[in-house]
Amino acid sequence: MVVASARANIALVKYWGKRARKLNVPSAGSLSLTLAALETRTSVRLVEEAEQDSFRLDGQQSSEKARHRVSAFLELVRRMVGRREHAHVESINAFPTGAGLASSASAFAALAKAASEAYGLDLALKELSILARQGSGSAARSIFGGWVRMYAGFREDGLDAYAVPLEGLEMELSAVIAVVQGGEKQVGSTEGMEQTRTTSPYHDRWLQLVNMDLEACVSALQTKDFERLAEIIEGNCLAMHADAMAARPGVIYFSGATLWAIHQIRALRASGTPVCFTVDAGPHVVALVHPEHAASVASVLGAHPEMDRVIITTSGDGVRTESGDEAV
Ligand code: 2P0
Repeated sequence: MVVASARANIALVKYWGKRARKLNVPSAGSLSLTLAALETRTSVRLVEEAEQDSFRLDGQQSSEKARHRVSAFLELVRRMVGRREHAHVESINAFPTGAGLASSASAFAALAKAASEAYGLDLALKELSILARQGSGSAARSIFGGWVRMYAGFREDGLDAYAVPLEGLEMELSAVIAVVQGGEKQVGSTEGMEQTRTTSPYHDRWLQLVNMDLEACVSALQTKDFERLAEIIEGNCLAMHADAMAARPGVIYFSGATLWAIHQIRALRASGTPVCFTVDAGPHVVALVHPEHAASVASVLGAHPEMDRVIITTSGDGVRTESGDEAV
């Protein structure tokens, strides 16, 4: 049995749109920060006599839909190595699973590591990133810790669509995640992206913008220019949501509490706190802030009656195997 852990990430320049659906290849690059608190631990044990794969999530039998998604991913690994045994997979999230907190990123990064080793593959990090991407696009980034850049590549087989760590960046930011009650996604990311790609009049412009924002974001991180970084992160987030909202029918992830938190964060920045916001495919708001201001931002965001909880986290590490003979 192999046990691996991985941590989810928050995108500063977002992935929204695929150029090849079957191999799950993004249309553009993205840039993220891996987050320590959003950890998934996954064990994979091969079971020779089993007629199908089994999957337990947070100590309970998973839904059939989740088991199928895990099984389809294991099938990719089996094909790579030419083996046929089924596997038993157990995963535990260190954060609320159903709340819409990017769990597919940590889930497929941890599963890529644990499953590839359980089936006897010794993949380099680039290959792991390519494999994880086929489970979920954002999982390709969670192979690495800290600041990470994803490349969309050009090839039809997706072999140049993988993430790399951005090394030598000294900018330290914490994330304050304001978790809105009942935040499980109404429209899943895959579906929301496809609806946007096929119907939004802004989608081509969005993809051009991502390429510009990626370069600008790397440069702001290199020069530790927080004001510039805030402008890029917030602008990119709002442009992604504008693209999604302009789909027909519009895909709207914001709730009232989301907009409230955005205004609070802007007011805090205007009064001198180095903080900015981003929002993924759900209502939760992630504030990126200098670590010494994380607690005060958390206490402001936690005050809204619809906030379920506020999670403060530093940046986290990439995927790794964990010792232990016990299933997680
Ligand atoms: C991101 N999101 O860059 C963007 C921003 C959500 C909004 O990656 O279809 O679950 O599995 O490749 O990775 C969420 O999408 O999508 C996502 P699939 P995924 O983090």
